[in-house]
Amino acid sequence: MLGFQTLGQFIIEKQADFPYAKGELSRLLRDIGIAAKIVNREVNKAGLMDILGHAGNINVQGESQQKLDVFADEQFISALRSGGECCIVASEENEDFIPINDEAKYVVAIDPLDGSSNIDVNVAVGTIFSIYRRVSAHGACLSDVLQKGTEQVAAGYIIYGSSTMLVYTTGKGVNGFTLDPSIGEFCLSHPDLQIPKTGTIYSVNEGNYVHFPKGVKQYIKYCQVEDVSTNRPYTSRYIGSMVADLHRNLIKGGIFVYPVTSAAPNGKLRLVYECNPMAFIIEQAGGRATNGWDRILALPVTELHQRSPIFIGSEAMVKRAEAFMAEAGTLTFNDIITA
Ligand code: P6P
Repeated sequence: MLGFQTLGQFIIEKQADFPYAKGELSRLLRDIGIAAKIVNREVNKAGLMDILGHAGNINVQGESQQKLDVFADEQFISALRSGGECCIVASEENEDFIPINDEAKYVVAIDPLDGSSNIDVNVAVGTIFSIYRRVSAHGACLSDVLQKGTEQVAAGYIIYGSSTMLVYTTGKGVNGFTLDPSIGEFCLSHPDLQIPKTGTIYSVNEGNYVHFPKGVKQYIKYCQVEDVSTNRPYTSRYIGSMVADLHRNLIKGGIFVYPVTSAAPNGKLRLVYECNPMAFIIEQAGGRATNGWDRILALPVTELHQRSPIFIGSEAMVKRAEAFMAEAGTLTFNDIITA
């Protein structure tokens, strides 16, 4: 008996939860785990290699592509291609979806290296992935990707931090695995993760304060008021890597907010491969995720790189922030973005 359970053993054991599963999803998760180990190896020695800095081109987001962004994108696509369980991949690093194997039944949406601008300063970064069943019978296409978050069959992230962890859900709770480099295996270290129902950490880029909607400004001020009975003032923590900020809040409790701003009228974060997978995970861990008004997972998905505001984390904290959004006026999300 090993005394611990590897990701591979866990996936096979949990496959029994899905009576109709023939192992494709298990193999797909295994493929993602393999690519994560390869990316981890490069991220961990980034400071030593000529793999830092700009790749010299601009991605579909209009952002300067880091060499590691491109490397991570290539590794995950390569692992999915060789694994054969994925029909198409949608990635933050590519304008259009990438056809993989039209015989396969799963679709993968991925942010290969989120927060990569932090790599140069040795701050934790992450990979975010979302898995759907295809809706097309053959000829996989964009409609296979543009599905609501409620249709996800699995979602997860890898955080390349003080240790490297893979956290995922298949809709039956959330489990965390820590990479043991000495054996090259992700080992179950955080079974059945649950986010605290409330917390004292708020995570928002307050440098955008002047551009925030009134309700967000009021919520931030609420966090800063001294009130012993509600453990305020809260602590402000903002890493600038969504995966790192959300992983901390998953473990300790807290709220992460990236609202609409005048500079980002639809929010900054991407619905398909950032907000939806993280919302699935946090809901499965007992938390809440909305755009300030509506459940993230129920939002219509119309574009591959569609943006959304996001309020995500401990249920009580997200509800409190939503109350300030509502109190700020009868403006709905559509009112604001069309104003
Ligand atoms: P800002 C990283 O670029 C990212 O996509 C998320 O990981 C992070 O939460 C957010 O953007 C940070 O954005 O505008 O605060 O620098």
